[in-house]
Amino acid sequence: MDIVLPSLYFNGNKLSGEAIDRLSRRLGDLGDIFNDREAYDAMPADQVIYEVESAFPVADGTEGGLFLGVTYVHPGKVGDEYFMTKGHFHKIRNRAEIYICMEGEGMLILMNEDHTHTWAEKMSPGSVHYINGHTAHRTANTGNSILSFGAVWPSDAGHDYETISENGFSKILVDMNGMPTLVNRTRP
Ligand code: PAN
Ligand code: ZN
Repeated sequence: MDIVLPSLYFNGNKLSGEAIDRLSRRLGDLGDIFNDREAYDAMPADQVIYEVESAFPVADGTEGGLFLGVTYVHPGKVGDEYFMTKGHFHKIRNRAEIYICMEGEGMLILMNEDHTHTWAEKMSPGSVHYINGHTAHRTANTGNSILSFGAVWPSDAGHDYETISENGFSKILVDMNGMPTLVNRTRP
């Protein structure tokens, strides 16, 4: 057949189609990312912080292919710190990525490879974010509704979560008098 239908669609802001992988990250899975331990311990471990729907058209590790993911970060805070994703470097450090914000308000938090500089880009519906290789990335929801964004990254990039779970980002994003603000991390 010469003309075929795509196997994936955005149905509203949800990904639909064949072979979509879905995962949920709950507060209990994210113990090493939030700065305020007391506030963290006082919250329910089964609370969903974010969900990811992904399509993997080729095998993980394939050079030259692309993966697609849609992330939905729920609104809320642990203490003053906004709900956010774990964050990672790509295992192959030079692999870049593109995020496209679909709904909500947030920040893309970025950190250089030697952890000396952390900065953020504002996310709003339609904003496009090019994430250079060698740059750690995570997103935080700074609004009152779901933050969702699409992501496209090389299928051989891999995810290095360990470096972030051990050292964090050098700054955290907190609500300071209603304004999202990057401040130095206090927890060792
Ligand atoms: C994204 C992220 C997604 C969830 O698709 O994987 O937002 O964040 P964590 O992977 O840090 O938990 C991406 O950057 N892929 O490479
Ligand atoms: Zn990534």
